[in-house]
Amino acid sequence: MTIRNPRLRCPPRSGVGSLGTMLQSAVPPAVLPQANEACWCGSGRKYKRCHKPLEGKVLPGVISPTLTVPEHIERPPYADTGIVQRWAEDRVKSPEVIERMRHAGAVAAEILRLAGDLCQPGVTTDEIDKAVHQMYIDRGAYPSTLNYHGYRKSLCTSVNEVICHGIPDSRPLQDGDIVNLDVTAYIGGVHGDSNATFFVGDVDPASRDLVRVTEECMWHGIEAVVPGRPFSDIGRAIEAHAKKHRYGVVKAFVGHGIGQQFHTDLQILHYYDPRSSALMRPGMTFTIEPMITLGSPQHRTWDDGWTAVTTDGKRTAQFEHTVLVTDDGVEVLTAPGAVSPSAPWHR
Ligand code: EYF
Ligand code: CO
Ligand code: CO
Repeated sequence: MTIRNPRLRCPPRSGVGSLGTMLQSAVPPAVLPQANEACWCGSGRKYKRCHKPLEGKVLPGVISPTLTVPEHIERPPYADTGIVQRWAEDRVKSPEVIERMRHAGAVAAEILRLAGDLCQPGVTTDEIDKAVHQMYIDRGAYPSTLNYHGYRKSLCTSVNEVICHGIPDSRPLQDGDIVNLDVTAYIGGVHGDSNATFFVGDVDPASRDLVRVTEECMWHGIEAVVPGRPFSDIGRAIEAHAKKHRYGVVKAFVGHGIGQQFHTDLQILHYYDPRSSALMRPGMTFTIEPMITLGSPQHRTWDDGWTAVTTDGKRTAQFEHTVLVTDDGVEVLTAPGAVSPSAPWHR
């Protein structure tokens, strides 16, 4: 079934009858009108008041049917219903749970790396989703996002001005895009969550800087993970680095506690808030996943109910790791072998 987003259609002018409606089209022509000419879609409105503001913006594509996961793969409790029921989960994990989280983190990390290699011009995000879905199955893992709160895909693909929760669809990646892939693996009864923003072909310098600084922001946040220190240190470090580069920090989406549940009660802010005064303790596991913007950090959500985009249409980037507080610092569960001294500027 084709799902066409109503946002593609302009509101019809009053008085436009069935002929006007029949002439409307959702596919832009190769040669676009001048600003004051009639819009190509047949709405009868001027192009500048109709589709021009969407020029160069990511538009929703066709979403393919949901994929299935073989019976032999262990499923999280929400897999069949889409209903997420939370339970009280210890913030400090046992050594045995931590060992399983190391494995889930390593699986997510490997899939993310392989998925990144697929980010080439012409490849659709749906094709990436299908390939990644098979990667989970091959490793005996369940894609944590699949049916999580009813989300229907095995990863999130967030292109250009999409902040997060982009749904894989029929849109081919274009030369110059940036695309975030967010991979979460459920295996051994625990989740490992990681994401990265990839370049598609030849990307402009401003976007490259945004992506580089966003990764640095994440690593600054990770380096602020110190037992006995408040969680607010993490947001302070991230926000300071973003501000130094005059970028915005998205506040509406935050990092989260993770373990046997994809999201626990713990919230990790990517900006400074003195109220985040709880102390980090060895054995705690959570994600750090800053979303950094070239312009305004405000968001709106597409009609699909998931896709969050910047209100000003400017680009945004994100990186994410699942981390463990250790006795003397941090271990990055989704970067096996890496601890915070492996931050990009130390490599
Ligand atoms: C209920 C979803 C639910 N939520 C979080 C559900 O932590 C994540 N990424 O790092 C993460 C990924 C997904 C996710 C994928 C789907 N969901 C999304 C948006 C709104 C919402 O409301
Ligand atoms: Co994620
Ligand atoms: Co996450």
